[in-house]
Amino acid sequence: MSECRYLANGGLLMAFLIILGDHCLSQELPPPARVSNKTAVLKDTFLRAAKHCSNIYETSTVMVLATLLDEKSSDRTSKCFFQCMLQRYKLMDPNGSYNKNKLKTFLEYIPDSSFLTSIKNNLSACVKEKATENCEKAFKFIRCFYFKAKAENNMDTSLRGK
Ligand SMILES: *[C@@H]1O[C@H](CO)[C@@H](O)[C@H](O)[C@H]1NC(C)=O
Ligand SMILES: *[C@@H]1O[C@H](CO)[C@@H](O)[C@H](O)[C@H]1NC(C)=O
Ligand SMILES: CC(=O)N[C@H]1CO[C@H](CO)[C@@H](O)[C@@H]1O
Repeated sequence: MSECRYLANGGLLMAFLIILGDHCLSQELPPPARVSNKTAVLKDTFLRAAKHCSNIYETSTVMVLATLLDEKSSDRTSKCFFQCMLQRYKLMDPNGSYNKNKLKTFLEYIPDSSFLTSIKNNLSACVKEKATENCEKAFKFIRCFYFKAKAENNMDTSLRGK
């Protein structure tokens, strides 16, 4: 299914970014039951949120990805970009607390896959990642998903089978 392949190849990072979300001008997702094409809504809101957040925290896809892969990264700009994206979707509030209901809604926008299953199963572990500061917390949260999903299944092969 091409939508799933898009998510697996180009969109792994995107999926993680979406999971994290800011509240200034929010990019809240509507209740999934009212949406006929969830992938289209997710893509559209993601692009708008990423544009908003990269206007605030000047970074690039390359920088963001490099930061995600480096546990000891000191790239604060990209870490704050993650936080901005999470807050954008109201998944994290300004105090750094997660909104469980919005996380649940968010997951309903991700196509059914072993990737989604893995995220669901590991959500409670990832929300427990601690940091004294919100950008760092958002960074750890996203990294948690990224590496757990990678460890549990090979994204590319698991999604290509569908
Ligand atoms: C849903 O949106 C995606 C992305 O915009 C598009 O590729 C796909 O064809 C759409 N699916 C349907 C059923 O309209
Ligand atoms: C953030 O924390 C402060 C102080 O504990 C509290 O007054 C405020 O209501 C919190 N904001 C949110 C959005 O939870
Ligand atoms: C820590 C944790 O809960 N890990 C789980 C992540 O999800 C997989 C299944 O997709 C479980 O097997 C792990 O136990």
